[in-house]
Amino acid sequence: MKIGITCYPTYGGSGVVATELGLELAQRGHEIHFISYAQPIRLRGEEPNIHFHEVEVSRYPLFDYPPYDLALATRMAEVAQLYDLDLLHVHYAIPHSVSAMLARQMLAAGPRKQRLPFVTTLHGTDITLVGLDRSYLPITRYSIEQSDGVTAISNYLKDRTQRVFDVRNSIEVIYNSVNCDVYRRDPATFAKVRAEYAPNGERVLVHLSNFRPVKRLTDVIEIFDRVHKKIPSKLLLIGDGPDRSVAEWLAVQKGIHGDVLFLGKQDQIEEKLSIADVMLIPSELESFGLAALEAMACEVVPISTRAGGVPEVIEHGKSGYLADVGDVDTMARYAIDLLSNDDLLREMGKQARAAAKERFCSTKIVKQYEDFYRRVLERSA
Ligand code: GMT
Repeated sequence: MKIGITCYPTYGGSGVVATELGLELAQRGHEIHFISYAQPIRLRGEEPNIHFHEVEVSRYPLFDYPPYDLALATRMAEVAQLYDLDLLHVHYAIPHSVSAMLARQMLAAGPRKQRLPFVTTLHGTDITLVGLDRSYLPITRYSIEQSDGVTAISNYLKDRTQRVFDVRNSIEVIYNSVNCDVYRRDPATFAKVRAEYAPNGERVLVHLSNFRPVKRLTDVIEIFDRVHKKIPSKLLLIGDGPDRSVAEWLAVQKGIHGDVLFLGKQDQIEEKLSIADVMLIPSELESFGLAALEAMACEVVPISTRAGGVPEVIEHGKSGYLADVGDVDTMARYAIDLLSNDDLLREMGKQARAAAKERFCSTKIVKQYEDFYRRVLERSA
C-alpha cells in the first residue's frame, strides 16, 4: 500500500507512535509518505520506503495565525496525487483529520476524481483536553465522524470519545506498540551507561515526559525524595517542558538536586531508559502511557497512577504497580519495596518485558493496522 502519515513531529507520544508505525510498515514493503511541518524526530531520513514531505506555512504580516491546517490539506492532496496514495492515516484529530477531510474533498472534486480515504487515530489529549474546548468540539466531532476509519489507543479512550463526543461511527481499539528489538536491556550498554549516572552503585529511577502539568512532575520529585531518604539513588528526568523549573526548585528545596539529573530531550531514549530500575509515571491522566510500555520492554518496572488507560497496559502487582492520582506515599512505598529486594525487582522486570512482548510488540500491532487499512479500502472502494 501507499500510505500518507501525518503526525506532530516533535517530542510526544502520538508522534512517536506514528513514526514507529511508519517504520514498521515500510519494513513490510509499504511505501510511506510522512506529511508534516518537520521531519518526525525518530526518523533519520534515509530509511528505505520512507519519504518526507514538509509543509511550508506562509507567514504574511496579515496572518496573526498562519493557517497550518490549510497548508497541510493542500500538501496532503498534492502528495496523494503525485504518488498515487491509497490512504491517509492521521494521528491526533486536531487539526489533522480536518485537513485530511479537506484533502479528500479536493481530490474527489478534481479532474481524476481520486479517492483518498483517511483513518484518524485518537491519542488522548485531542479528546480529553483540546477536543473538550467548546471552540474545537464541534469540528473535532465532525472530522471524527467524517473519517473513513477511526482507531483509539485504548478502550478507555474509545469509551470516553463515544460518551463525551457522542460520535456515531465505530471506533476500533488498536493499542500502542513498542519495538522490542530496539527497546530492550543490552548488558554492555547497561554496564557502561549505568556507571556514568550511578557510579557508586546507587539505584536508578527514571521519568520520561513532556513535563506538562498533566504529568505531575512535582509528584515525581516528592516520590523520589521519600525513596532517597531510605535508599541511595539517582533520578533521571528525560524530556523538557513548562514544569521543569518548578521541579528543579522543589528538588533544591528538598536538598536532593545533586541526585536529580535533568537530561533534557533525548533522541535515543532506549539507552538511558534501559539502565533504570524503576520508572515513575504519576500522571493525572494517560490515555495509554507509552512511556510505561517502553520502560516495560526494557525490564524497567513502571509505578504509575491508575489513570485513564494505564490499567490496560500495566497489570498491578505483576508488570508494575498502580496507585491513586496524588498518592505519592503509596507510590514511594512500592518503589522502596522493589528497590530493596533484588529478586522482586528482577522478577517484575522480566514480567514487564514478557507482557510488552506478548501484547504490545510492534510486529503484532502493525498487522492490526494493515488489516484495518484493508477493511477501510474495501469499504470505500
Ligand atoms: O501526553 C502527552 O502529553 C502527549 C500526548 C501526545 O499526543 O503525544 O500523549 C497521548 O498519546 C500518547 C501516545 O498514544 C499516549 O501514550 C498518552 O497517554 C496520551 N496522553 C494523554 O492521554 C494525556
